[in-house]
Amino acid sequence: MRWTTESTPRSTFRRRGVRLAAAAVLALTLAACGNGGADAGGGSAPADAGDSGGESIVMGFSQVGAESGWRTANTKSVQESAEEAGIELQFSDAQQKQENQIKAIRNFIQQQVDVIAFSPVVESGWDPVLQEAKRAGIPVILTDRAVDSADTSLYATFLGSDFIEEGKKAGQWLLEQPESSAGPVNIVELQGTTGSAPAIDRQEGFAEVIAANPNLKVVASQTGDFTRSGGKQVMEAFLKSNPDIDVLYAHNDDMGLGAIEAIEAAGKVPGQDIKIITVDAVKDGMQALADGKINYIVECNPLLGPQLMDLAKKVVAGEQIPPRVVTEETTFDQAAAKEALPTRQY
Ligand code: GYE
Repeated sequence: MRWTTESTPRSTFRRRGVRLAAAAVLALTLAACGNGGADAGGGSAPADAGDSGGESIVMGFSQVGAESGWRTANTKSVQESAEEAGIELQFSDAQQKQENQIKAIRNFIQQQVDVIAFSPVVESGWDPVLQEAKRAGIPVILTDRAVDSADTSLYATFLGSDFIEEGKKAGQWLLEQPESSAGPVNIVELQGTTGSAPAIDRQEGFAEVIAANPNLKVVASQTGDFTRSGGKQVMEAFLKSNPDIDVLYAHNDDMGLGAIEAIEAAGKVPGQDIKIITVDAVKDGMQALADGKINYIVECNPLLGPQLMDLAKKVVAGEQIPPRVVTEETTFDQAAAKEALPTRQY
């Protein structure tokens, strides 16, 4: 077991008092930073649920932001699962900024929460704050995105997708299209947030697979920050500087959907003039796929809440948990999207 528990049990009363005081400080800090809406949809839920007998687990959760449909579904899953599991959730929205996440994690440490879970906006720069959590004896669960820390004892487990595999699946589909053997194929790539695990890995997996066919060339690659507006803006620029774009590979649905607007505004037909591959398979993406505007989507499952709560309970109880939990995922073409849409949860 990696995580030590304190030899003298902490008083529940004292712990709660510290938490409340620290939460008040965080609220004031966020308000002072003009960040008052940062916790929208958050707050602590539910207060002391499941506290009838023993004490409920308190989880500090630092979310990346609200940049995409995937993120919204992920947040909902975490909040609902916490409630169902009787875990008291301290939710903080970092608005895509690492400094906000570090602040939130320090605050969770001060509050002496039982477990910290977070989805790191970027991969690097986490060691100091993770060491602080370790020194405080608070286990950390990475959820959705990974960190690049060499010291893996700084976190208890990493729950999330295999993003390299997702990039490979996107590349594999393209490799199998008849057009890929017919002649040169000009690809533009909309990358996710610079320095984030999904952006790094989705680019890498895709590049590795398409390298098998020299016809397939990435002619432009730039970040759209995983947002719809970012995807639209960057695609507009791509269209201006590259008259012959055959394929768009977007690291998420939202950027792909923004790009579709740019493509249509340029008088081209998305899904036909420019083939589009995206990642996530959220409802809006699946609808565009079913409508023929996207050609292929690699699924990335945002419903991590139930597994996260299960892992949290185990780690707090001192039980052994696997160091890596990978999410199961599939892929969709247009026909599969039509079939799956009516029962799609997110
Ligand atoms: O694909 C994207 C979101 O980290 C897997 O983040 C997540 C990614 C997801 O903004 O839509």
